[in-house]
Amino acid sequence: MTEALATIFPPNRITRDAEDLDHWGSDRTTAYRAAPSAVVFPETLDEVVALVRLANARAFALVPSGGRTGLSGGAVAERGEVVVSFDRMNRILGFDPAERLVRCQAGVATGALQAFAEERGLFYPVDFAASGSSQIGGNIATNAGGIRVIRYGLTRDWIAGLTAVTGAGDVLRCNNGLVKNATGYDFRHLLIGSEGTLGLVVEADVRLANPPQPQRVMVLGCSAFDALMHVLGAFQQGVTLSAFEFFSDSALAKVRAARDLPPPLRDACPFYALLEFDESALDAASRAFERCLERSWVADGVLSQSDAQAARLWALREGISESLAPHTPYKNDLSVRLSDMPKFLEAADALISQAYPEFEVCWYGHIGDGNLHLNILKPSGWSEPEFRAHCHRVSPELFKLVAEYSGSISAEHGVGLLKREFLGYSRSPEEVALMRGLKRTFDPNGVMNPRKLIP
Ligand code: S2G
Ligand code: ZN
Repeated sequence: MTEALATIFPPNRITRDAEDLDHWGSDRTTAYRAAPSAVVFPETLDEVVALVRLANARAFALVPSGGRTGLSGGAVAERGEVVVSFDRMNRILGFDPAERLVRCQAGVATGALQAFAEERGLFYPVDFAASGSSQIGGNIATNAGGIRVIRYGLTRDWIAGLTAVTGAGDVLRCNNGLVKNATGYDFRHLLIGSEGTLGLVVEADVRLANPPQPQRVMVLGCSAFDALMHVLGAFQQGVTLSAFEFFSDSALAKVRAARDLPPPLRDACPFYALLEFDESALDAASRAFERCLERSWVADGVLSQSDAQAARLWALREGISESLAPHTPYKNDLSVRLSDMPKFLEAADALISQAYPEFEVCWYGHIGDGNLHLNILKPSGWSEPEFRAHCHRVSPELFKLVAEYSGSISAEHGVGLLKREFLGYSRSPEEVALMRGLKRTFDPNGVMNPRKLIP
């Protein structure tokens, strides 16, 4: 195979070094052992096309690799695949200030795109803890969400066009940045969220927003899960929220210990809400806060008085994922309709307490858009395989509950390898059959990220 790859890539853009194979063959999902056969680093669309056609001709599989921040094993190569790293396709190719459109190669880091926008007085609003190392191509492949979906939507909402190479080796230039284009199926939206199983996103036309007004941040202490939804309702009556996040006291304790941060409030609370909103809405936010105090939905709260303090409050939320990592968490990333959230939360909490009486459970996430992150922490006395096997056995119970609420077993992290066998809890047999049909159409020889997403 290496000699075949060498017909496309120079020696410095192919590696079979053991450390490289491990590095580029994995993402942040710790449950799998990376075992690719090689890693290649394309620099041009033509090289990507040549690689995909070679994969078809020589029947080897490809696994796309961006920032390798994925949490469902979507970028894991564990069966001798060739990893396609976009690290060297990380240029911004063009910018149209009138249309506020940036043409990026897939390997542009999300944080670099955010900085590019800010330097030009604009704003790329999709943001999450891993944005410093994730890449726009991977964000597109998983339709990444993050902390500001409640106001700005998901990655999908900011992609005005994209160029991809299908599994058959054809180049699709989708939508070309047009605002309107009523000419049939929009393959852009089929490729967004396809987790590299239909084709490789190589370039994207990304829309930028006007910069937000100055923001204020509040952290509120809540007595119980269901209070969080009352707080959301109270604030949404007069405030356009830029973010509405939550975290449990157990999650906060891990961040505080890892980062030596002070508590946000004088007394500990079971749950905390973190809100961000336009400074111009401060009066309405203060009135909503008073109402939440009167109704005992909130016990206490703090309002940022400076950008530095706002950043410290955000650190309590954004630091959770990294602070939990040493505890080998078994992660669930669930979503239900907001109107179902109170009942779902109550049922899920009861199920989890009964299923994991001896495990420490951390709840956190983007509750303002219906997305909960549930992390079960591995007890020190358990091996990782037995811990994962135990949690994996409980997952069907939890996913059955999600299905009762017509929710999603993967709100934003994608299905990848981790949730593939559970896809039927959120997608009907008819839908899965259609997904298989699309896979055969786009990737007739099955070279694109096999065994991911589709059971
Ligand atoms: C979050 C980040 C990944 C994780 O913090 O919102 O999506 O560890 C997560 O759950
Ligand atoms: Zn998240």
